[in-house]
Amino acid sequence: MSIEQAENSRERNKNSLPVNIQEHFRREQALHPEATGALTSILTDLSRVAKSISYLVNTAGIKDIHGTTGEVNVQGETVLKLDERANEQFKEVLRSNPYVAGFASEEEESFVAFSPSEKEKYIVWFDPLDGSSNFDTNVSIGSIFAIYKRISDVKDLVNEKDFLQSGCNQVCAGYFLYGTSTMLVYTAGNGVYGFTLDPSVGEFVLPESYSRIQIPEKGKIYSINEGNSSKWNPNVKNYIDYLKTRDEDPCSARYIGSLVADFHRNLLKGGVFVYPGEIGKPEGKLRLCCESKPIAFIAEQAGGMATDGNNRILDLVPRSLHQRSPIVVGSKREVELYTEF
Ligand code: P6P
Repeated sequence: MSIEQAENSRERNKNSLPVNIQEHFRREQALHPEATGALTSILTDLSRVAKSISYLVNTAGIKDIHGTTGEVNVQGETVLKLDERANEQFKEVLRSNPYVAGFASEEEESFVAFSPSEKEKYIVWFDPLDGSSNFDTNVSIGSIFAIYKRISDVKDLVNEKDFLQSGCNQVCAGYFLYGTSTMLVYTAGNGVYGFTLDPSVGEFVLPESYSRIQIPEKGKIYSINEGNSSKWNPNVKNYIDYLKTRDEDPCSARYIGSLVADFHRNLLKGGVFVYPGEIGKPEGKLRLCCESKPIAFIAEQAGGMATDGNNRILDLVPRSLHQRSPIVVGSKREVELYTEF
């Protein structure tokens, strides 16, 4: 074998082995000379929490951490033992990260600000365990995060405005999916990447097929809770009926009731996820800051779309931390169709 052939073979071998998350971040960071490594540090820390949550999710039955804490969170939802464990782990890791100036959690009434320092450039929104009500029945659940640059003065504590930024200001967003495997899907504005946790080595690896994920422009799947159909506005009902009965690509229903799992399937296979406003609840159910906006950022980076029915989700500027919003997110054609209805 010539030297050139050996070099080519090594290149091929290097390319054929899945890249681990550290190597991926190193390569991405090399594309941005101005990068300080802060974002990489935060993502690495979030990945550490996800490995721990993955272990808890997959061993909960043995360790008997199913069940509730007996408390109700700011959303009015029953808090599971696992919700609390996951929330505490995210808080602990973010509190110790030198680049994080504060965070806000779906489980916490208000945001948390750390003592100001020059390096603390970012704030983090997270939903520690989304869909956790499915957890006791072994259904896939997830964690969702969004990272913003703080807009307040670095000499001061972060304030509410740092957490109420337009979705366009997200520098990074992603989710961890605790399913048949544990995955990290994230974007930093340069495409969508899907990592799978290799439990044999405890590392997230990036199979080539999950680099720059593109959502199919058209879909044959719709995800909505049909149990709420009596509360939908007529235009939602007409839209869903059309998706089911159209001649080209009539849709099948797939609804897990876990946003991360429902979105992830539609991201890979094409389709649309809808949680609309309802009669009596025009804002819908999903939280704008820690669910709709990160999911919308990923959808758009994958060539899809996300709207609240009238506005691009990423253009929305929240009025309050736990503001909810209707969401229609997924394949471009299906979301565009919704706006026509
Ligand atoms: P429903 C889970 O509680 C969640 O926040 C999302 O993960 C999911 O998409 C939605 O609520 C399901 O809500 O009303 O259909 O049970």
